[in-house]
This record gives sequence, structure tokens and C-alpha cells, in this order.
Amino acid sequence: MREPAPHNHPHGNALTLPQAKRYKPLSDTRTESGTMDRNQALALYRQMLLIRRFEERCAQLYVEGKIGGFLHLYIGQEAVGVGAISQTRADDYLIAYYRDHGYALARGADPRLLLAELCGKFTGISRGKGGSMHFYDIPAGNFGGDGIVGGHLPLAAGIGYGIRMRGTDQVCLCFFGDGAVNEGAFHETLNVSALWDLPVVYIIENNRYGMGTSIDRASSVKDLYQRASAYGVPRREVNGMDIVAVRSALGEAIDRARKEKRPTLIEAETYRYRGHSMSDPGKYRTKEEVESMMKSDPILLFGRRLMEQERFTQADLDAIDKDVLAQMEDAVTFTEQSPDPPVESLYEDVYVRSPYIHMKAAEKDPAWRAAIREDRVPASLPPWKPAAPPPAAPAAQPAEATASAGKAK
Ligand SMILES: Cc1ncc(C[n+]2csc(CCOP(=O)(O)OP(=O)(O)O)c2C)c(N)n1
Ligand SMILES: [Mg+2]
Repeated sequence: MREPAPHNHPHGNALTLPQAKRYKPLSDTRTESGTMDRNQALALYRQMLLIRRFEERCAQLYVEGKIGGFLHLYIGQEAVGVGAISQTRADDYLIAYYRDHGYALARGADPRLLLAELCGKFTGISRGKGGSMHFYDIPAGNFGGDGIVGGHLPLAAGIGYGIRMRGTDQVCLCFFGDGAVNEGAFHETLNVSALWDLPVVYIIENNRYGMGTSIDRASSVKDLYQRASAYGVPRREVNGMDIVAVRSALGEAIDRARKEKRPTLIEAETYRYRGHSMSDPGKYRTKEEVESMMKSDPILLFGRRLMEQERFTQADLDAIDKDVLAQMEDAVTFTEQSPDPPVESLYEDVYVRSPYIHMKAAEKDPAWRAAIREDRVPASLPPWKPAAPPPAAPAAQPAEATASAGKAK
């Protein structure tokens, strides 16, 4: 019999972190060349600023108690969502995690409807029932935010599979955090996406932390995009603070998905300035670290680049800011004047759109029938077939058998 190996692990018994991820400076935007026209540059700058101002206002409203539940801010990460979505077509799809305000705005949602959603108003984009983490906008191809880390990745594969079945050349973007790459769903999804040639672009927003846990403490392979090599999925990392770099990486990946029906994994290196959510005291990182990352601010970097290229002056950029701030105040007024959801709306959007479900429920509760929205009643309702009568109750079991069956559970 072999002797047990002596306990001489090089790092001892304590949990040590021998390797830390080496990050490239995110303030360096020299490698990319800007090829967009003036109007496009203006629109991208404006969208990033709108997200920033929207969320700053949200933070205030949260403190005032006007927004309830969780609130995860995207501040610092705007270039990823805006850059990526700017490369999509109007009929493409996106699905995201709970830090989802920026994607909806970048996809063109009205900030008034989003703010109303955050305040639980009936005019909200999810009728006041989704809140911060669930900004759905199906007409815009936005399948919303998901609160379960990694939970929406299989759904993205499902959207990709749907595209394949319909035979169109649409693409789905799927956004998630660095924390999701250690979930089983990430691996299962990449595997089937490669196996079934799904036109989905998976985008890791590596902001260096999953709640208060740094990548170094959570991930054995620190270059997260390399995880895709296990599944033969094309991969790439990109400076997520540089909107031009994000656009170029996404342009390539979306092209591959559209033309070759192949998935891609992109790791966008970025940083969130605020806490994980509004209740995060942020004890896991220093003030100096946050301040140094803010020097690579995506809006600042893009604004500076536009001015260096002499396409815009500081006054042009200030005018955009003024306009965006006014748009936000308009959204606040709209939200304040919006009604709360009526009680009957509790019955809507609970189950899938099915006449059978609605009719069955209406039999039991007349309030349900009154709450069925017009658009939910099909032109010709299939005749309702009552369910088969339940099978006769089984003969009573002997007391002993019942007790042991209970134990086996
Ligand atoms: C399956 C699952 N586990 C744990 C949680 C609790 N949780 C919510 S957010 C989060 C951190 C995720 O971090 P990351 O994916 O890096 O995204 P980030 O918040 O940094 O944008 C955790 C652990 C959850 N929502 N779902
Ligand atoms: Mg993270």
C-alpha cells in the first residue's frame, strides 16, 4: 500500500491566492480607430450619458424611498451595452442579467416607461410588476433582465435555437457578469451553442467582482474568455471602457453569428463605480481603486476622443448633457403623474397566454374574466373541454405502508 502523500502543499493549508489577474490599462484607447460618422458618434455619446444620468437619478429616488426592491446600477459599464447594441439590427434579440437598465435604454426604450417601472407604476414597461431587474420590451426584442446568476444563458441558447428553426439571419446578444462563468448553466450553454451552431453572442461584463468577491478569489482561470476554448467557441477580450473597441469586437462576432451561425464569447473588461446594489457598503475594495478606475471612464474617454478628432467641442458635449438632464426631469414628472397598477392587473401576466388557462381560472373566479385583456382573447376561442374527471381515490393504504412511504421521502 502506498504511503499517504506528506501534506506539503506549496501554499500551506491556508487558502492563499497565488495568482492575481493582470489587467491591461483600460484608459488606453490608442489601438482602435474611429470610423463612425458624426451623427452616429453623437448618438452613442448621448446614449451613454442618458444611461449615466438615468441611473444617477434612480439612486436619488431610491434614497427618497420612491424606488423599492433591489437596484443594481450600471454606472461605469455603459460602453459595453451601448457599443454592443449599436451593432445590432432592429429585429435582433437581447437577453440580460439584473443590471439591465442600460440595455433597455440602448435599445431605444423610453426612459419615462423605465422610470415608471422602477417606481412600480402601471405605465411602466413591465406594467409596474417587474421593477429594476426585469425591464422587458418584447417589441424591441428585449427579453429582459434575469435575477438568477447565469439563469438566462440557457434562454439565450433557446432564442438562438428559435432563430435556427425559423431560418432567419437574426442574432441574439446575451449579457452577464463575471460571476456567471462559474455556474453550470454557462458551460452547458456554451456546449450546446457550439454543437448546434447557435447565432448567439455571449458577453461577459467583467467588472472584477461578483458582489464582494473578486475574480482572483473565485476563478481558477482568470482570463474568462479562455473558458470558451473548452467548447471550441470563438473568443475574444476587449476593453469594455472603450466604446469603439467594443463596437469592433461585437461587429465581428455579430457578423459571424449572422453569416456562419456560430456563437462567440466576448469578455469585456469594465468596472462598476457604485456598489453591487444600493445596499452594498463596498468594504471589499479601496476608495483609491475606485477612483483610479474612474480615470478610464467610458464617457470621458469617448468625449475626449471626439474632441481630439475635432468633431466636437466641450460646448457641444455640454449641450447634450443639458438635453439629457431635461429628458430625465420629464421622465420624473411622467412617473409622478402615473397611476399605480389596479388590483385586477394582479391577474395578468401570471401564466402564458392560453385561452384554456384563462377560461379555467375564470370558472373559479369571475374577477379573472374581467381582467382578461382584449389582446389575450383569441378571435375564435377553441371550445372549452372540461378536464377528465379525476380518477377514483385509491383504496386506503394500511397504516404501516403509508408511514414507511413517508420516511422514504
Ligand atoms: C444562482 C445565483 N446564485 C447567487 C445569487 C446571488 N447573487 C446575486 S448577484 C451576485 C453576483 C454576481 O456577480 P456578477 O455575475 O459578476 O455580476 P455583477 O453583479 O458584478 O454585474 C450573486 C452571487 C443569485 N442571484 N443567483
Ligand atoms: Mg461582476
